[in-house]
Amino acid sequence: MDVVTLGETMVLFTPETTGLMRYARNYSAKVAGAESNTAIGLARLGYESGWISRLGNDEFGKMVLSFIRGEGVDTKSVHFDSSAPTALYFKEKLTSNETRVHYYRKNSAASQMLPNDLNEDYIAQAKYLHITGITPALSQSCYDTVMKGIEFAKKHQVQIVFDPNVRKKLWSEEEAKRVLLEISGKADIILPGLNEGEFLLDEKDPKKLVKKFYELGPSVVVLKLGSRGAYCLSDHEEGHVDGYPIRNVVDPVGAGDGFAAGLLSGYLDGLSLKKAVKRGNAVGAMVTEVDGDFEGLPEKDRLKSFMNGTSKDDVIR
Ligand code: KDG
Repeated sequence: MDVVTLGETMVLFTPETTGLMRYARNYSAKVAGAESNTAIGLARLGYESGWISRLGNDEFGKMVLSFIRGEGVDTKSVHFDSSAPTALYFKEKLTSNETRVHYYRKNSAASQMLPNDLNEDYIAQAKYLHITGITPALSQSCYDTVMKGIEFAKKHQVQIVFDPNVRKKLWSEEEAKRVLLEISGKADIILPGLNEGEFLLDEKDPKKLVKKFYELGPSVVVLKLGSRGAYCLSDHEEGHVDGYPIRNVVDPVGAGDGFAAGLLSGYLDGLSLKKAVKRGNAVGAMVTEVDGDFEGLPEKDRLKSFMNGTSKDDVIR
């Protein structure tokens, strides 16, 4: 296994119309979860990824499992829980560039995850353990599960990749700061966004912010700057990596998960930090051009033509 990840995946309902959701009548049902988005991104690019989670033993849980398995992600470590439901999430498009999310995930099956759900061997055989700040926000037992995953990863020299993914709707700001900084200090690679960094470390300047994260302990810090690209720092490299021009942003949600998939795929191919970041920027940009949290994730050939600037505004016949 190249990358193993751990977290909740929900059924995502998106209204077919823009505006307040109270007026929406028709919805499309999709699947979304930051960690499984990254696992799908890696599978599409040809890498071996696995996802650890719990799902409700219900129709939505079955839908999520067959979908993620169908994308080529290993789901051996996903358990069905008959005592709690699969979580739901609604994405309300208020205007063409303003989105609001609504979670129905309290006491969901995934929020009941326990450290005992983790199989040490499953984590030990991976090169990277990917975690996000969403999972510890779900419950105390999810926090404990993340900590156990970190312990297993450290024991077996599995690199820990952490995306803080701040979700203020899930917990208090104080708790979020405390836990996300604690995990940042245990990770090998961290991938905060600029606003997240400012929230966590009270610093706006990318260069200073990256340095502050680096001083917490990780050997690689990549600060995502949206369409402006990213600023990165490691033991060997530092600098800004430009983003890609995006022709039409349809849906920015999921770009960070795509970034993680692109960056990790670069590392798995032995690329330098800046080249891996460049690939992360490209995958993140491609995700924003398509509706849905992961539908825009590319396969290798499309990623290559996007990065070479040879993808065309054309009809493919
Ligand atoms: O990163 C995109 C995620 O926010 C989305 O897919 C849903 O996992 C999700 C969450 O908790 O918001």
